[in-house]
Amino acid sequence: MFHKVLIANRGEIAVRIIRALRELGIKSVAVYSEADKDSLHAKLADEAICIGPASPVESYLNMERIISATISSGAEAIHPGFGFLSENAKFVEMCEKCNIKVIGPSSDVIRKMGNKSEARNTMTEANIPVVPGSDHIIYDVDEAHEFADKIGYPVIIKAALGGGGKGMRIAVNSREFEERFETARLESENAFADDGMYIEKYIVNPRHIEFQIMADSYGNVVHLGERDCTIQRNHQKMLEESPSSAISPEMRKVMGETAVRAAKAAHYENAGTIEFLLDKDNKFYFMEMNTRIQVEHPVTEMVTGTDLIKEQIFVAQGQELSFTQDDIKISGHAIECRINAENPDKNFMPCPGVINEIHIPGGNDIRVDTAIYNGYQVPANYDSMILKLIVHDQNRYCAIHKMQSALGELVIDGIDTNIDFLYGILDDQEYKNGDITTDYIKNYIKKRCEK
Ligand code: MV4
Repeated sequence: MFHKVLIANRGEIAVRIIRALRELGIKSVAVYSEADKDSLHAKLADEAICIGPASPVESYLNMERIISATISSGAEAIHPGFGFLSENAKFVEMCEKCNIKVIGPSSDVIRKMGNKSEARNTMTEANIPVVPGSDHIIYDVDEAHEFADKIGYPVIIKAALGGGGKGMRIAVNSREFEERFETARLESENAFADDGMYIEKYIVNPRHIEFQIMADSYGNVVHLGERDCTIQRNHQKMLEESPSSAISPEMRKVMGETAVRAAKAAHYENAGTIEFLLDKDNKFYFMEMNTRIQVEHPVTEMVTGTDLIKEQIFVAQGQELSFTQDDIKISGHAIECRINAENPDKNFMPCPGVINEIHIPGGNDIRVDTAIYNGYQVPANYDSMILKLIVHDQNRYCAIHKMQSALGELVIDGIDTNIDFLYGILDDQEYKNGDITTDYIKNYIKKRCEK
């Protein structure tokens, strides 16, 4: 059993992890940058260690400093949260060599799933449906062009080390293919120091459906249903819900069992997510596997009555999963809104600053995950997400109304936020009907301007 765990993260997820550790009687060690000296995670943890300047590369991405802080504090494990080093195979490998347990899968699994082309092949071999596409990494533009002509347009060109939209381009015909390929390749080279690419048939107007899975070190794998993360802007999710209005109980069973098989094919351990694209004909395809806990994990917790962070800790300690597949029942409906310090009327420009008044809504099944407080200065150096508002109710209709009520009560003064923008989405008939695809926000903004 762990006695002390270091949290290699900041903000609301660091606070979320500290609370889980405290409930389990495990001591917590926060690390913080100079910009975060007054941050809630540094105040709430049992110990806090400054690891460097505001710039992420010098602090939250600084592997040596984080490992030094772990060793000097006597922590046996690191929880990486999401973002930062959470999917960095090299970091996890360094920890493995130092006998520090990183709460998550092994460096080998992270590396294998981090290469999206290799992940595709792993899934093909396991008979998981993948979008028709190339079966190896392509470096040569002529080879790529020939393959695209063969499978037919539109195609999507993706960086092997990509994900989240970086190094990704769509080509709708053969004439524009080579230019798009070279642009994607250059972007990939700059972002990942790698120009390996792969090609898939482009699925037009899909939905993004992801399955939460949990796996222990004894080969037990359980899925906890899906999250519908279709509502995104520039690959940044804004609102997530579970269950999805597009998934019937029969589909959930098939997709859930597929997700479990995918995790088993990857020899997965700990919390993970299998991302699927769902097309117009309700056909689903494996897209990527995320090897971390995700921002939107609370919606799954609320419909399944689980604590995924505690479960991650149990599994990392070598315990068996605390539930079986039969124990997992999806109950009611949960929605999460991501509240960002940004201005939707200025192209969602981030707007850090001082919070001079905050009112947090309350009530039945309303959850707020945040690290902000009265007088807190939102630093400019990090992600603009400052609060997650999650509600749970007996069905989607009630959950939408509960979210509107809670958003209406939420006050964050001193900075601009997307609170009113989110309220507008919940008022939109297309959203209410569950009539959404990945370009929902783009269309919603257009509609909003015309009003
Ligand atoms: C796709 C796709 C359509 N067809 N792949 C976006 C980020 C990266 N994870 C993969 N992405 C996509 N891959 C094929 N074969 C459409 C997207 C996509 C998308 C996916 C989920 C949610 C929002 C999206 C927005 C634009 C494109």
